[in-house]
Amino acid sequence: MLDYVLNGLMQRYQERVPDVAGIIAAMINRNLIQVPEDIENDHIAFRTMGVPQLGIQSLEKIFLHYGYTKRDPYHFKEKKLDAWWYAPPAPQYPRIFISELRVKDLSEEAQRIIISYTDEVKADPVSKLDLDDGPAVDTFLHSALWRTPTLEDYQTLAAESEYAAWVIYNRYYLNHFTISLQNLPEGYNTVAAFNQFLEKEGFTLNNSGGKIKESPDGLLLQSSTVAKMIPATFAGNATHSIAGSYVEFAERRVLPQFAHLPAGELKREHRREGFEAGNADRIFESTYSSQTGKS
Ligand code: OOG
Ligand code: NI
Repeated sequence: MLDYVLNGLMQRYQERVPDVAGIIAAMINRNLIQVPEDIENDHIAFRTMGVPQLGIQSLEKIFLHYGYTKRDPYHFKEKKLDAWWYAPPAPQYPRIFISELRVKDLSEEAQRIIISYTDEVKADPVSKLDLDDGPAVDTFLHSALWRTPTLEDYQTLAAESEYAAWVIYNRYYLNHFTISLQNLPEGYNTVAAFNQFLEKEGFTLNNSGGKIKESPDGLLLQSSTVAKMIPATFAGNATHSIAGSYVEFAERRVLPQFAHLPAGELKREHRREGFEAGNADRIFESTYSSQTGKS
């Protein structure tokens, strides 16, 4: 079931984000992997609106049902976001990062706009789903929860919260998947080295706070591409380019207590786990106009 749902998410994501196929092709060309399935997916991420019937408490039910464990919370005061990460039921599955907008902390106008859409969802839609029905869950994750927004609402929201604007249009589309770097061949197995490779191949990296986001313990390093602008159709057939999704890269270093282990014996549990609020805060901006307007 979990495999079915994850495959469906990845398939739609690849179709929508040209950088995914581009990066995979570049990695195969450079002999870093033989087939796309060789990529280790560190985590996937979703965004949602923090309203009573939706938000983290709703979306997480799907993954808790598939055996994920809820782990640590993160808070982003400036961006008005909260997030949690979820550990997978087995090491071959990606971690999950789910964030939600603290709708109540926005201006009255922004709240009014958001609620006019989210109120179309009367009750927690996940409670009504048969979570053992893979196709039903896949369809749910890829269908509109509310009417297509107007361009005006989208722009009003974007002026106050780019995250809000992203979610009002994109809903539960996968926000990113994350290529694990530490097990790639020497010369490509760090964020620093992989960033160089990506830039030589012509990909644009998020440079908010620097291209390498590093946790204070020095053990979790991340980087990401900047989301490409994609044409979007709004209510009344208005069209406008908006930020799509992006690709992330993560290097998890070995914990000090396992530093003596030979490289061949290193497993996921020997490396830095979880996420880092300071890194995440900057990675969110991969879909913000400060980054997408750069190129
Ligand atoms: C999530 C940003 C944070 C991470 O790995 O810390 C993140 C988002 O853009 O929705 O992905
Ligand atoms: Ni991420």
